[in-house]
Amino acid sequence: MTTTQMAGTDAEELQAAFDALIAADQRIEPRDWMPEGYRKTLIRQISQHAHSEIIGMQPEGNWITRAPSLKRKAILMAKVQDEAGHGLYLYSAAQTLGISRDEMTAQLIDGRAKYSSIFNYPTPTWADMGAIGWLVDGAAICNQVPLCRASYGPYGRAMVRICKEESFHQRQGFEILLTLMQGSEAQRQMAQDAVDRWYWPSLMMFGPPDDASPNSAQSMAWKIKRFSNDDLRQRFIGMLVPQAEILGVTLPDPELKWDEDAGRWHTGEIDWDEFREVLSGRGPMNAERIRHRRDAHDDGAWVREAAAAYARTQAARGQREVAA
Ligand code: BYC
Repeated sequence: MTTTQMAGTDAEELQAAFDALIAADQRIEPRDWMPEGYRKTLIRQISQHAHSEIIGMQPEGNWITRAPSLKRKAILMAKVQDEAGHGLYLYSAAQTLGISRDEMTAQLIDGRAKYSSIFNYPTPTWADMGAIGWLVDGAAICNQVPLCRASYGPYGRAMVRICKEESFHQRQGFEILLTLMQGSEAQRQMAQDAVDRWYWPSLMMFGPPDDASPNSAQSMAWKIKRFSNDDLRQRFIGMLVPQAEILGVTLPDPELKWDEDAGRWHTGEIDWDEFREVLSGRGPMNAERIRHRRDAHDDGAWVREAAAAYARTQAARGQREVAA
Protein backbone atom coordinates (compact mmCIF):
# COMPACT_ATOMS: atom_id res chain seq x y z
CA MET A 1 0.00 0.00 0.00
CA THR A 2 1.39 3.45 -0.92
CA THR A 3 1.67 6.28 1.63
CA THR A 4 -1.12 8.17 -0.16
CA GLN A 5 -3.37 5.11 0.00
CA MET A 6 -2.60 4.70 3.71
CA ALA A 7 -3.39 8.36 4.40
CA GLY A 8 -6.63 7.93 2.44
CA THR A 9 -7.62 4.93 4.54
CA ASP A 10 -6.80 6.79 7.76
CA ALA A 11 -8.96 9.74 6.71
CA GLU A 12 -11.82 7.39 5.81
CA GLU A 13 -11.52 5.60 9.14
CA LEU A 14 -11.52 8.86 11.06
CA GLN A 15 -14.57 10.09 9.15
CA ALA A 16 -16.31 6.73 9.72
CA ALA A 17 -15.58 6.88 13.47
CA PHE A 18 -16.95 10.44 13.60
CA ASP A 19 -20.07 9.50 11.61
CA ALA A 20 -20.65 6.50 13.91
CA LEU A 21 -20.49 8.70 17.03
CA ILE A 22 -23.00 11.14 15.51
CA ALA A 23 -25.31 8.32 14.38
CA ALA A 24 -25.24 6.79 17.86
CA ASP A 25 -26.08 10.16 19.44
CA GLN A 26 -22.77 10.16 21.26
CA ARG A 27 -20.83 13.30 22.03
CA ILE A 28 -17.86 14.59 20.08
CA GLU A 29 -15.19 15.81 22.50
CA PRO A 30 -12.25 18.19 21.90
CA ARG A 31 -9.78 15.25 21.77
CA ASP A 32 -11.77 13.55 18.95
CA TRP A 33 -11.05 13.95 15.25
CA MET A 34 -13.72 16.04 13.54
CA PRO A 35 -14.26 17.27 9.97
CA GLU A 36 -12.99 20.79 9.38
CA GLY A 37 -16.50 21.96 8.40
CA TYR A 38 -17.91 20.73 11.73
CA ARG A 39 -15.19 22.58 13.65
CA LYS A 40 -15.77 25.78 11.65
CA THR A 41 -19.54 25.61 12.03
CA LEU A 42 -19.20 25.21 15.78
CA ILE A 43 -16.73 28.07 16.10
CA ARG A 44 -19.11 30.24 14.07
CA GLN A 45 -22.23 29.39 16.06
CA ILE A 46 -20.67 29.24 19.55
CA SER A 47 -18.69 32.47 19.13
CA GLN A 48 -21.76 34.28 17.75
CA HIS A 49 -23.71 32.94 20.69
CA ALA A 50 -21.04 34.12 23.16
CA HIS A 51 -20.95 37.58 21.56
CA SER A 52 -24.76 37.75 21.82
CA GLU A 53 -24.61 37.13 25.55
CA ILE A 54 -21.97 39.82 26.01
CA ILE A 55 -23.63 42.43 23.78
CA GLY A 56 -26.96 41.37 25.31
CA MET A 57 -25.82 42.83 28.63
CA GLN A 58 -26.11 46.35 27.22
CA PRO A 59 -29.85 46.86 26.62
CA GLU A 60 -30.64 45.76 30.18
CA GLY A 61 -27.49 47.20 31.78
CA ASN A 62 -28.94 50.50 30.60
CA TRP A 63 -31.69 50.19 33.27
CA ILE A 64 -29.70 49.06 36.34
CA THR A 65 -29.34 52.58 37.73
CA ARG A 66 -32.97 53.37 36.98
CA ALA A 67 -34.75 50.22 38.19
CA PRO A 68 -37.90 51.24 40.08
CA SER A 69 -36.97 49.59 43.41
CA LEU A 70 -34.02 48.07 45.24
CA LYS A 71 -35.47 44.59 44.69
CA ARG A 72 -35.81 45.15 40.93
CA LYS A 73 -32.29 46.55 40.79
CA ALA A 74 -30.84 43.49 42.58
CA ILE A 75 -32.71 41.10 40.26
CA LEU A 76 -31.64 42.99 37.14
CA MET A 77 -28.02 43.11 38.25
CA ALA A 78 -28.05 39.36 38.86
CA LYS A 79 -29.55 38.76 35.43
CA VAL A 80 -27.03 40.93 33.60
CA GLN A 81 -24.24 39.22 35.55
CA ASP A 82 -25.65 35.84 34.46
CA GLU A 83 -25.37 36.92 30.82
CA ALA A 84 -21.68 37.72 31.38
CA GLY A 85 -21.25 34.22 32.82
CA HIS A 86 -23.00 32.67 29.80
CA GLY A 87 -20.63 34.54 27.51
CA LEU A 88 -17.66 33.17 29.44
CA TYR A 89 -18.85 29.54 29.35
CA LEU A 90 -19.41 29.87 25.61
CA TYR A 91 -16.08 31.53 24.85
CA SER A 92 -14.44 28.69 26.80
CA ALA A 93 -16.37 26.10 24.76
CA ALA A 94 -15.27 27.82 21.51
CA GLN A 95 -11.65 27.88 22.70
CA THR A 96 -11.64 24.07 22.87
CA LEU A 97 -12.01 24.16 19.07
CA GLY A 98 -8.76 26.01 18.54
CA ILE A 99 -9.72 29.69 18.42
CA SER A 100 -8.39 32.10 21.05
CA ARG A 101 -10.45 34.45 23.16
CA ASP A 102 -8.37 37.38 21.84
CA GLU A 103 -9.22 36.46 18.27
CA MET A 104 -12.95 36.23 19.02
CA THR A 105 -12.88 39.55 20.87
CA ALA A 106 -11.04 41.19 17.96
CA GLN A 107 -13.68 39.87 15.53
CA LEU A 108 -16.43 41.36 17.69
CA ILE A 109 -14.98 44.80 18.32
CA ASP A 110 -13.90 45.43 14.77
CA GLY A 111 -17.40 44.58 13.55
CA ARG A 112 -16.57 41.34 11.67
CA ALA A 113 -18.53 38.99 13.95
CA LYS A 114 -22.28 38.50 13.99
CA TYR A 115 -24.31 38.50 17.20
CA SER A 116 -28.04 38.16 17.70
CA SER A 117 -30.09 40.75 15.79
CA ILE A 118 -32.28 41.27 18.85
CA PHE A 119 -29.72 43.31 20.76
CA ASN A 120 -29.72 46.11 18.20
CA TYR A 121 -32.99 47.59 19.44
CA PRO A 122 -33.28 50.34 22.08
CA THR A 123 -34.75 50.01 25.60
CA PRO A 124 -36.55 53.33 26.21
CA THR A 125 -38.85 52.25 29.09
CA TRP A 126 -38.80 50.04 32.18
CA ALA A 127 -41.37 47.77 30.52
CA ASP A 128 -38.64 46.82 28.04
CA MET A 129 -37.01 44.87 30.90
CA GLY A 130 -40.22 42.86 31.16
CA ALA A 131 -40.56 42.37 27.41
CA ILE A 132 -36.91 41.31 27.04
CA GLY A 133 -37.24 38.77 29.85
CA TRP A 134 -40.54 37.39 28.60
CA LEU A 135 -39.94 37.46 24.83
CA VAL A 136 -36.17 37.49 24.31
CA ASP A 137 -35.29 35.04 27.07
CA GLY A 138 -38.39 33.03 26.15
CA ALA A 139 -37.15 32.74 22.55
CA ALA A 140 -33.68 31.94 23.88
CA ILE A 141 -35.07 29.03 25.92
CA CYS A 142 -36.99 27.59 22.95
CA ASN A 143 -33.88 27.80 20.80
CA GLN A 144 -31.40 26.68 23.44
CA VAL A 145 -33.06 23.75 25.23
CA PRO A 146 -32.48 21.54 22.16
CA LEU A 147 -28.86 22.79 22.08
CA CYS A 148 -28.32 21.00 25.42
CA ARG A 149 -28.27 17.89 23.21
CA ALA A 150 -25.86 19.39 20.67
CA SER A 151 -23.40 16.77 19.49
CA TYR A 152 -20.35 18.75 20.63
CA GLY A 153 -19.78 17.99 24.33
CA PRO A 154 -18.49 21.34 25.65
CA TYR A 155 -21.31 23.26 23.91
CA GLY A 156 -24.09 20.95 25.09
CA ARG A 157 -22.82 20.97 28.68
CA ALA A 158 -22.52 24.78 28.74
CA MET A 159 -26.10 25.02 27.49
CA VAL A 160 -27.51 22.97 30.39
CA ARG A 161 -26.52 25.56 32.96
CA ILE A 162 -27.37 28.47 30.68
CA CYS A 163 -30.90 27.16 30.14
CA LYS A 164 -31.55 26.85 33.88
CA GLU A 165 -30.65 30.51 34.28
CA GLU A 166 -32.61 31.60 31.19
CA SER A 167 -35.67 30.02 32.68
CA PHE A 168 -35.37 32.26 35.76
CA HIS A 169 -34.81 35.23 33.43
CA GLN A 170 -37.95 34.51 31.50
CA ARG A 171 -40.04 34.30 34.66
CA GLN A 172 -38.69 37.58 36.02
CA GLY A 173 -39.64 39.28 32.72
CA PHE A 174 -43.11 37.76 32.82
CA GLU A 175 -43.52 38.97 36.39
CA ILE A 176 -42.45 42.53 35.54
CA LEU A 177 -45.07 42.63 32.77
CA LEU A 178 -47.73 41.05 35.02
CA THR A 179 -47.10 43.68 37.69
CA LEU A 180 -47.36 46.48 35.12
CA MET A 181 -50.53 45.00 33.62
CA GLN A 182 -52.11 44.99 37.08
CA GLY A 183 -51.12 48.64 37.60
CA SER A 184 -52.40 51.95 36.23
CA GLU A 185 -53.64 52.57 32.69
CA ALA A 186 -50.30 54.26 31.88
CA GLN A 187 -48.40 51.20 33.13
CA ARG A 188 -50.59 48.86 31.07
CA GLN A 189 -49.95 50.98 27.99
CA MET A 190 -46.21 50.97 28.66
CA ALA A 191 -46.24 47.15 28.90
CA GLN A 192 -48.27 46.76 25.69
CA ASP A 193 -46.02 49.22 23.86
CA ALA A 194 -42.92 47.22 24.86
CA VAL A 195 -44.56 43.96 23.71
CA ASP A 196 -45.48 45.66 20.40
CA ARG A 197 -41.85 46.66 19.83
CA TRP A 198 -40.18 43.38 20.89
CA TYR A 199 -42.59 40.76 19.49
CA TRP A 200 -41.48 40.77 15.83
CA PRO A 201 -37.74 41.12 16.53
CA SER A 202 -38.05 38.18 18.97
CA LEU A 203 -39.47 36.03 16.15
CA MET A 204 -36.45 37.01 14.02
CA MET A 205 -34.10 35.60 16.67
CA PHE A 206 -34.77 32.10 15.29
CA GLY A 207 -33.07 33.04 12.03
CA PRO A 208 -34.25 33.14 8.42
CA PRO A 209 -37.07 30.89 7.19
CA ASP A 210 -36.03 27.29 6.55
CA ASP A 211 -35.94 27.72 2.78
CA ALA A 212 -33.48 30.64 3.20
CA SER A 213 -31.31 29.13 5.94
CA PRO A 214 -28.05 28.02 4.30
CA ASN A 215 -26.58 26.36 7.41
CA SER A 216 -29.56 24.42 8.79
CA ALA A 217 -29.41 21.19 6.78
CA GLN A 218 -25.76 20.46 7.53
CA SER A 219 -26.04 21.59 11.17
CA MET A 220 -29.01 19.28 11.66
CA ALA A 221 -27.21 16.38 9.98
CA TRP A 222 -24.34 16.94 12.43
CA LYS A 223 -26.87 17.13 15.29
CA ILE A 224 -25.69 20.57 16.35
CA LYS A 225 -29.16 21.97 15.64
CA ARG A 226 -31.99 19.57 16.46
CA PHE A 227 -34.91 21.53 15.01
CA SER A 228 -35.28 23.92 12.10
CA ASN A 229 -35.59 27.70 12.53
CA ASP A 230 -39.29 27.69 11.53
CA ASP A 231 -40.18 24.76 13.79
CA LEU A 232 -38.66 26.50 16.81
CA ARG A 233 -40.40 29.76 15.87
CA GLN A 234 -43.71 27.87 15.79
CA ARG A 235 -43.01 26.30 19.15
CA PHE A 236 -42.26 29.75 20.61
CA ILE A 237 -45.51 31.24 19.32
CA GLY A 238 -47.40 28.30 20.84
CA MET A 239 -45.78 29.07 24.17
CA LEU A 240 -46.56 32.79 23.99
CA VAL A 241 -50.25 32.68 23.09
CA PRO A 242 -51.58 31.33 26.43
CA GLN A 243 -49.08 33.42 28.41
CA ALA A 244 -50.18 36.61 26.60
CA GLU A 245 -53.74 35.79 27.65
CA ILE A 246 -52.74 35.51 31.30
CA LEU A 247 -50.82 38.78 31.07
CA GLY A 248 -53.67 40.52 29.28
CA VAL A 249 -51.39 41.79 26.49
CA THR A 250 -52.15 41.54 22.77
CA LEU A 251 -49.58 40.00 20.45
CA PRO A 252 -49.27 42.58 17.63
CA ASP A 253 -50.16 40.27 14.76
CA PRO A 254 -53.79 40.52 13.61
CA GLU A 255 -53.31 37.48 11.36
CA LEU A 256 -52.14 35.19 14.16
CA LYS A 257 -54.38 32.12 14.45
CA TRP A 258 -54.08 28.36 14.82
CA ASP A 259 -54.48 26.68 11.43
CA GLU A 260 -56.16 23.37 12.26
CA ASP A 261 -55.63 21.86 8.80
CA ALA A 262 -51.93 22.73 8.58
CA GLY A 263 -51.38 21.98 12.28
CA ARG A 264 -49.39 25.22 12.52
CA TRP A 265 -49.76 28.81 13.61
CA HIS A 266 -50.70 31.08 10.76
CA THR A 267 -48.85 34.39 11.18
CA GLY A 268 -48.47 37.70 9.40
CA GLU A 269 -45.36 38.22 7.28
CA ILE A 270 -42.14 38.77 9.21
CA ASP A 271 -40.28 41.84 7.91
CA TRP A 272 -37.19 40.07 6.57
CA ASP A 273 -35.93 43.34 5.02
CA GLU A 274 -35.65 44.75 8.53
CA PHE A 275 -33.83 41.56 9.64
CA ARG A 276 -31.32 41.88 6.78
CA GLU A 277 -30.75 45.57 7.57
CA VAL A 278 -30.00 44.76 11.21
CA LEU A 279 -27.66 41.90 10.20
CA SER A 280 -25.76 44.16 7.87
CA GLY A 281 -25.06 46.58 10.73
CA ARG A 282 -27.76 49.15 10.00
CA GLY A 283 -30.18 48.41 12.86
CA PRO A 284 -31.19 51.15 15.30
CA MET A 285 -28.44 50.40 17.84
CA ASN A 286 -25.72 48.42 15.99
CA ALA A 287 -23.11 51.20 15.95
CA GLU A 288 -23.77 52.13 19.58
CA ARG A 289 -23.48 48.51 20.77
CA ILE A 290 -20.11 47.94 19.07
CA ARG A 291 -18.77 51.35 20.13
CA HIS A 292 -19.72 50.62 23.75
CA ARG A 293 -18.09 47.17 23.64
CA ARG A 294 -14.92 48.59 22.08
CA ASP A 295 -14.71 51.35 24.72
CA ALA A 296 -15.15 48.76 27.50
CA HIS A 297 -12.37 46.69 25.97
CA ASP A 298 -10.04 49.72 25.77
CA ASP A 299 -10.92 50.76 29.33
CA GLY A 300 -10.06 47.24 30.51
CA ALA A 301 -6.56 47.25 28.99
CA TRP A 302 -4.91 48.06 32.34
CA VAL A 303 -6.68 45.10 34.00
CA ARG A 304 -5.41 42.70 31.33
CA GLU A 305 -1.90 44.14 31.62
CA ALA A 306 -1.93 43.86 35.43
CA ALA A 307 -3.25 40.27 35.27
CA ALA A 308 -0.56 39.30 32.75
CA ALA A 309 2.18 40.94 34.89
CA TYR A 310 0.88 39.09 37.96
CA ALA A 311 0.85 35.78 36.06
CA ARG A 312 4.46 36.41 34.97
CA THR A 313 5.68 37.08 38.55
CA GLN A 314 3.81 34.03 39.84
CA ALA A 315 5.35 31.84 37.14
CA ALA A 316 8.85 33.22 37.91
CA ARG A 317 8.32 32.60 41.65
CA GLY A 318 7.20 29.03 40.87
CA GLN A 319 10.37 28.44 38.82
CA ARG A 320 12.60 29.82 41.63
CA GLU A 321 10.89 27.50 44.14
CA VAL A 322 11.43 24.47 41.87
CA ALA A 323 15.12 25.43 41.43
CA ALA A 324 15.69 25.92 45.20
N1 BYC B 1 -29.20 37.38 14.46
O1 BYC B 1 -28.36 29.49 8.12
P1 BYC B 1 -28.87 30.18 9.33
C1 BYC B 1 -29.62 35.35 24.62
C2 BYC B 1 -27.28 34.47 10.70
S1 BYC B 1 -28.40 35.29 23.43
C3 BYC B 1 -28.01 37.48 13.82
O2 BYC B 1 -30.23 29.82 9.80
P2 BYC B 1 -27.71 28.96 11.70
C4 BYC B 1 -29.68 36.43 25.60
C5 BYC B 1 -26.54 33.18 10.90
O3 BYC B 1 -25.55 33.32 11.88
C6 BYC B 1 -29.24 34.63 22.01
N2 BYC B 1 -27.62 36.61 12.85
O4 BYC B 1 -27.78 30.01 10.49
C7 BYC B 1 -28.54 37.14 25.96
C8 BYC B 1 -26.00 32.96 9.51
O5 BYC B 1 -24.89 33.81 9.26
P3 BYC B 1 -23.39 33.27 8.98
C9 BYC B 1 -28.30 34.13 20.98
C10 BYC B 1 -28.46 35.60 12.56
O6 BYC B 1 -26.46 29.24 12.44
C11 BYC B 1 -28.63 38.25 26.81
C12 BYC B 1 -27.12 33.47 8.62
O7 BYC B 1 -27.87 34.37 9.41
N3 BYC B 1 -28.63 32.76 20.68
O8 BYC B 1 -30.41 34.51 24.55
O9 BYC B 1 -27.92 27.58 11.21
C13 BYC B 1 -29.88 38.62 27.33
C14 BYC B 1 -28.03 32.39 8.07
O10 BYC B 1 -28.79 31.75 9.12
C15 BYC B 1 -29.69 35.44 13.20
C16 BYC B 1 -27.85 31.99 19.93
O11 BYC B 1 -26.84 32.42 19.44
C17 BYC B 1 -30.05 36.37 14.18
N4 BYC B 1 -31.23 36.31 14.84
O12 BYC B 1 -28.97 29.33 12.62
C18 BYC B 1 -31.00 37.87 27.02
C19 BYC B 1 -28.29 30.55 19.79
N5 BYC B 1 -30.31 34.34 12.68
O13 BYC B 1 -22.83 32.88 10.31
C20 BYC B 1 -30.92 36.78 26.16
C21 BYC B 1 -27.31 29.71 19.03
C22 BYC B 1 -29.48 33.87 11.74
O14 BYC B 1 -23.53 32.09 8.06
N6 BYC B 1 -27.41 29.89 17.61
N7 BYC B 1 -28.38 34.62 11.66
O15 BYC B 1 -22.68 34.46 8.40
C23 BYC B 1 -28.30 29.26 16.83
O16 BYC B 1 -29.15 28.51 17.29
C24 BYC B 1 -28.20 29.46 15.34
O17 BYC B 1 -26.92 29.99 15.04
C25 BYC B 1 -29.32 30.40 14.77
C26 BYC B 1 -29.05 30.59 13.25
C27 BYC B 1 -30.68 29.75 14.94
C28 BYC B 1 -29.28 31.77 15.43
